[in-house]
Amino acid sequence: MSKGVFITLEGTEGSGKSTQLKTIEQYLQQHNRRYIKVREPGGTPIAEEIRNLLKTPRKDDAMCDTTELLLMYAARAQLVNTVIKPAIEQGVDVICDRHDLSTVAYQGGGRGMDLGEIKVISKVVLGDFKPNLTILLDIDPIKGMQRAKARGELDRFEQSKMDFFVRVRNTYLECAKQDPNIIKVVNGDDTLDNVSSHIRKLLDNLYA
Ligand code: Z5A
Repeated sequence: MSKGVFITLEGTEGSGKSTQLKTIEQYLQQHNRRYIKVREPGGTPIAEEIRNLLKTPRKDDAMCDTTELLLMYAARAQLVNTVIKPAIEQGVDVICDRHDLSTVAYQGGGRGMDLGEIKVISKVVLGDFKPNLTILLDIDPIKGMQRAKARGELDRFEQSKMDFFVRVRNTYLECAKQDPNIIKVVNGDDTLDNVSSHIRKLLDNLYA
């Protein structure tokens, strides 16, 4: 049996990941692929509990950067080992809303944590496991945040200052330059139709 394909979606807030996940789903349905969709942090009962811890702002115990980093990887270990890898082994494709690149961009670029140390933890958790395709939806963080704000109350990450999101975006773009075969940049500030059509072309290439 051939293995499933692992597709991840990345980008700063409001870049349209959740919206474009539907484009990928439609494509996979039209091509009769078996698939599941998951999100990070989250995607299993344990990882969803960790997600709540990570996203909820609290005044009594501000989360330190190291705790945040290790919780991201704890959630990822649970999701990858209990859901993603078994699915791929059984020939099921996996669409994941955020994955390891988010940690490099947010904890590395955004928080300024040591990228070499992040790599070491990533290696412990993931080994050589990697996405087949990463779609990076790129948008000016000011515009993305306007979209996120229009949705209502902001979570712990969304309450960060704009220079944090600028660093996150720049780190994403730098990573895309370094790994152009896997990470494909899509303009998230284009019309919905144009963004979807660009993503369908990337999927055509992936499945060709
Ligand atoms: N995080 C981390 O720090 N480290 C890690 O390793 C991982 C994650 C894995 C998860 O939050 C947080 O965890 C995230 C990073 C951090 N922090 N933040 N902030 P989440 O999962 O709740 O949120 P998100 O991943 O940032 O997603 P989002 O804010 O929901 O954004 P989105 O999914 O990219 O956008 P959307 O919901 O598809 O679209 C936003 C709005 O824009 C919506 O009303 C759409 O209708 C509209 N939209 C979308 N596309 C368009 C276009 N093309 N034109 C016009 N309007 C559009």
